Amino acid sequence: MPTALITGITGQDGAYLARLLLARGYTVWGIVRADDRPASCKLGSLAALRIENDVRLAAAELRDTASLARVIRDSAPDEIYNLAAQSSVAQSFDTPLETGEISGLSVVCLLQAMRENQPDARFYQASSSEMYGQARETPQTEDTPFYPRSPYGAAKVYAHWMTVNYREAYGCHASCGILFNHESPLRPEQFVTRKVTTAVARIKAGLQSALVLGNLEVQRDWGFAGDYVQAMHLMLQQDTPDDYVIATGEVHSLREFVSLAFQVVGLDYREYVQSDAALFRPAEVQAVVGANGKAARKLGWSPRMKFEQLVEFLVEADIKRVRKDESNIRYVMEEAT
Ligand code: NDP
Ligand code: GDR
Repeated sequence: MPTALITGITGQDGAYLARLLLARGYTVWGIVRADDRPASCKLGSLAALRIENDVRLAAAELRDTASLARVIRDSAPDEIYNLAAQSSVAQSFDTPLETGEISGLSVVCLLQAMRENQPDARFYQASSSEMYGQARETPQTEDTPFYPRSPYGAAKVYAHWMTVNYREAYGCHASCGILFNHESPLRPEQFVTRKVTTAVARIKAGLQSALVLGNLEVQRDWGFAGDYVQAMHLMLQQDTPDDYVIATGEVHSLREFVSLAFQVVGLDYREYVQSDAALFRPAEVQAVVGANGKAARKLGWSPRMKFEQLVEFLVEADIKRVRKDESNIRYVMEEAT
């Protein structure tokens, strides 16, 4: 049976991907930070999907090739998924250097460790629609030029091109998934979808009276994380490595998302939501929407969850969380197929 190694296994996508690979019979290893936070705090996402005891965890420093090489030798993976990143665009404006190191430079440590120790492994890089930034054309395809608008986006462009370079220079089986926003109940509240759906649940329960957001006119292509990790796996099953846009192809404004989320509980968002310029970003990605034709043709991939279903699913999950309290996240996740 194959073995997979996932960096960022404790994040949203890491947990969903680990669950998918375990279900397919893989032995799953994950790289975690060598810090002193308690396991209950580190492994929340894995615990929510009830797989925290089914994966093998190894501590390593992403900026240290030798430390990554040790884990690669120990786990001997057939597939490596590089999901670790400082993944908040907003935070990247405050910590541009650290974001550059973790989300950009460290990919090279991992590629180098793979090349020297497990050269036949297949490699997945978590690229992002944020690389398109001030998009040069609509919808964005694999050939659309990049124009990042944040330290995060710029770091991801570097990581993307280094992955392509390892493929072209050394023949590595390395693929990049250019994923557009994908959400789930495992998203932390610092991202806008969970910020909104948590607020909706709390307002409905009488625990909160208002919701302050930044720019409501931004437009995104939002999908479900459970669908998107399937695309990652499919990319590494192809004979030839390549890069793919993974998106729904549908664009919605944040205002639409908010309006729909409040409608789920029978409320009018205009009575609760304010937009505060203090929450606007120094530079914004105004609108992105992906063309998923190549993924459909070559991988046979298409998203299953539609926008309206996604919004309802996220709101319902947060309503349960607020009603039953956070410790019942496992209950919430039973429906997160
Ligand atoms: P999360 O923020 O949920 O997870 C990030 C993961 O990276 C966590 O496991 C985190 O560990 C780890 N990590 C962060 N900093 C470090 C560090 N300094 N050392 C070691 N590990 C670290 O991200 P997602 O699951 O949402 O995204 C997965 C990947 O896909 C990321 O690379 C993201 O940039 C990219 N992406 C995400 C999209 C989305 O819409 N979700 C869209 C396109 C790309 P810890 O738990 O210890 O913090
Ligand atoms: P994003 O996601 O920056 O697209 O990055 P986020 O949910 O943070 O923002 C989406 C859009 O909403 C606007 N916005 C707000 N955002 C937050 N977080 N909080 C607010 O109060 C708020 N008000 C308005 C933002 O300005 C933005 O336009 C996510 C991450 O997962 C990245 O790692 C990933 O690469 C991209 O998606 C694709």
